[in-house]
Amino acid sequence: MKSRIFVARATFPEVLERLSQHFEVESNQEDRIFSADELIARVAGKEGLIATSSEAITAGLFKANPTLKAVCNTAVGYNNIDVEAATSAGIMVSNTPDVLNETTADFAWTLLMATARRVTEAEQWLRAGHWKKWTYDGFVGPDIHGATLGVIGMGRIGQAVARRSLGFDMKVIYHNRSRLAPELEQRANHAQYVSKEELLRQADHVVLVLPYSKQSHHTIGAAELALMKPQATLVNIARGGIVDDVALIAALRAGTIAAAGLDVFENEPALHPDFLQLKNVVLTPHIGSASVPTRLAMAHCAASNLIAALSGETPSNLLNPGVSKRG
Ligand code: 8YV
Repeated sequence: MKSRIFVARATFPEVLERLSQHFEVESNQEDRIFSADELIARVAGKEGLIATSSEAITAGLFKANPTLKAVCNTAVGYNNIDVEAATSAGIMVSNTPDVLNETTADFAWTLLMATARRVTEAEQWLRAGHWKKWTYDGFVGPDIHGATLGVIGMGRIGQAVARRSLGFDMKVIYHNRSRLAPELEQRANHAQYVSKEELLRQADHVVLVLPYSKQSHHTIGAAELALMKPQATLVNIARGGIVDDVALIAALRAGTIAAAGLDVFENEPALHPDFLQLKNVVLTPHIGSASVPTRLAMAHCAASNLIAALSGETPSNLLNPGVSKRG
């Protein structure tokens, strides 16, 4: 008999088709957002769950669903899943690293350039019919080429962001939990390891690419923003909660920094309403990995992890290798 699985969010028909060859699949193609209790009810009797970072996968869900053996997140980040509780419950957890590195790095640059060069602000002004003449100071911003790029979080995506700066003749500095091997620093446009404080003082453009955890909560708050140059920009493509949004709003208002580009927010999709009043912020709805090939690759990666997990193999992207699997 085929194992039963639940796919929590609407996905590519070809991925559902592939999953159906292995499993009895129940899916949410209407893409409803479930409450915690509804999700528990939909997972009931299933052995596998394919989730996204929008679903909170909690100890309560594991307790209420004793048949569940594997949760496969369709995201590289997995702060939506209580991995420790999953491990105690004997449930395998996986993510989708690597397949999104390049697309997400492309998007960091999209936001950096739109932010520094004030693209969305200028476009809104043009659409509102204000363009009557050219001026020397119209929408001027800082330069990107020749500037210093600061990357906080120098994992695989951070390194891909840094590599791209070569074409802009930039100096790269980075901060990370640990220093990279010399050959990786060299590939990342000769990135130099510095303290977080030094990075914030020196960088013209700061990009955040670190995973969210209790330790990285509010990595950027009022004190950190105060260290940055008044002409500097800040880009967050990582996770909401890494930046203290209230402190950032105050800094953008006061001109402590010039501008910010944000793809992620505390409590998203409900963002702080004051962001909408600010001109010096570019706002996007968590679309860092949103290219068609990458989203398809992520969906297939999660499917491969689940197929391996429920066939008694070890999923390539298992996050809790110490888990004693449920029988
Ligand atoms: C996902 C992301 O698309 O991979 C991640 O961690 O943030 C995005 O690429 C999103 O989280 C949906 O799961």
